Amino acid sequence: MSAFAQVAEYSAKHPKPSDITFEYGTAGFRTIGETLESTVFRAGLLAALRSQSKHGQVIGVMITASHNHERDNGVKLVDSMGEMLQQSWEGYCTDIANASSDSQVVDILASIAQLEGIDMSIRPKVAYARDTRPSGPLLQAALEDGLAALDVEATNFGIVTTPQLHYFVRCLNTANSPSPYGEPTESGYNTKYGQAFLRLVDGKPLPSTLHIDAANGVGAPQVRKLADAIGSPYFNIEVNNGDTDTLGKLNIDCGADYVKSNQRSPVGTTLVPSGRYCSFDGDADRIVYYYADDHGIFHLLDGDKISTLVATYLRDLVAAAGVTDLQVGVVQTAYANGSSTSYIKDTLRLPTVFAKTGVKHLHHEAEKMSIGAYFEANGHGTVLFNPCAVEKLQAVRPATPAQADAINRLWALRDLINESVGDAMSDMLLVETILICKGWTLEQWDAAYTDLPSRLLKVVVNDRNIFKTTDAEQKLTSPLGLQGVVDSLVAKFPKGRSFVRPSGTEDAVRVYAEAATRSDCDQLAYAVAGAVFDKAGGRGDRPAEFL
Ligand code: 16G
Ligand code: MG
Repeated sequence: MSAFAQVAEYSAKHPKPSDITFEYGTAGFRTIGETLESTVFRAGLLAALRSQSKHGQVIGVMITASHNHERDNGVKLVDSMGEMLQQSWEGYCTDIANASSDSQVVDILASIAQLEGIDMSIRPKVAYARDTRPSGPLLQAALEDGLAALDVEATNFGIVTTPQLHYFVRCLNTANSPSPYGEPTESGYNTKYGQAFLRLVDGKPLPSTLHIDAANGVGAPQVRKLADAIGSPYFNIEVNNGDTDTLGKLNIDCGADYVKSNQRSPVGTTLVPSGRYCSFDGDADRIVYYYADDHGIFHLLDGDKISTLVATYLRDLVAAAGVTDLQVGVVQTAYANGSSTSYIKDTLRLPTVFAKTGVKHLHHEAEKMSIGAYFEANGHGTVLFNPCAVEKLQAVRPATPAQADAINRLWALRDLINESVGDAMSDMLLVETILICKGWTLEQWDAAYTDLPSRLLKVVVNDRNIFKTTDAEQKLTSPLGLQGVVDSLVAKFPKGRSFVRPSGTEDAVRVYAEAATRSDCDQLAYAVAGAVFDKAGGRGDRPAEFL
């Protein structure tokens, strides 16, 4: 009997809407939840094949649409070390999601199996989870049908954050290796990160309460469990926007994306000077911090501020450990504020590179560094320790107690960091650790450099696919001539910088601008957005001129 014998029958239960074309984008498939049933079912089939192609290693499937509106949902596959799906498989995902009949679904599976030389006798293993969205149960049932159709050994992790699922997958696949990542359970996660945190902050002065805006998403119940597991005044939190039961609240006027995009505090939070605040996004893979100064003015500490804080701390520890030939580097995207890039290069004197937007691109660049910190300005990021760096650290024979302490702290930091993907909870513990160890307030952290005013605009166009970029999305190569116009506009403003890129998650084009003053920055942003609208088929309202 063919390995795909049952697929057509199961597939018939989840017909594809004929009027939608699906695309596996920057963060998997993402659109209106109810329309995704066939796609999620088919993602389950592909996860099974991917597992077989990896000789039976566990592959993850996460059902989430992150910071999007509650009516949206999405699905993405997690590769065997907990990282994003290998890019060459994204095309398979798109192909199978768009197959127009059940028999075509089977044909595509068969052709992938042949192309990849898959041994169909291997029993596939898949771990899956979802966030708190109302369409989650429907899509989970579709996924389970996909897994049943290929007789997958499946593990349901329930309602967890996206980075927790990444962590579980990595744990499962390293369980019998020389370096197991951890225990693949929620309590294993909380214990691993909680214990590392306590090792690092033990004996330091206690911090004040951290107010966490959980975007009314899955981060709320999970961070409460983390706090219970840590059970120490070093992690004294108050969760705001933690309502996952009431429909219509997820990500609305709250969460990391809202706070970063609007540069203002979330609903339900009144900032008190010297108070400490942070926001997760809807699936808790992003985090930003913020505070109000003595005049009540809002200040954001975004992914750039986190990466500079973390890189500085790691650089100093590596120096204290006396490990030569171990370089800390930083990966950013074009969205990184120009001040942060100058600070990393000129003040910290650390190497920095730009990658295209999307976690997988940053992750791959960071893998090339000895210790690579990558963060998107939006608050998604982590730190990777290259195996060579680990070997070098293992080889050190500390000559002084200070050196031994620095090495111990580096090991503890490695245990504190979710190396599989950016993780709001692990990143939060990392930031808390550094602030506690330095005895810093958020204002002191913020003092390292001052952000240039920036503005992000969205332009809806007839066809965003005509926009092609190069140089880590900093320059347009198509539509022809548009980059020249952007360059000439940028040249008019001191410290001006602007770029245009097609969104990977929405049918729109993004325009970013920064300049020395708020007014220059806004003028530049609207001028570039206007040029995009006029020269590249803008739809709807022309971006309003800045007055
Ligand atoms: C997704 C990406 C995020 C990126 C954003 C850009 C992952 C897990 N998430 O949310 O990293 O910043 O897309 O969206 O890769 P855009 O292409 O619509 O601007
Ligand atoms: Mg997210």
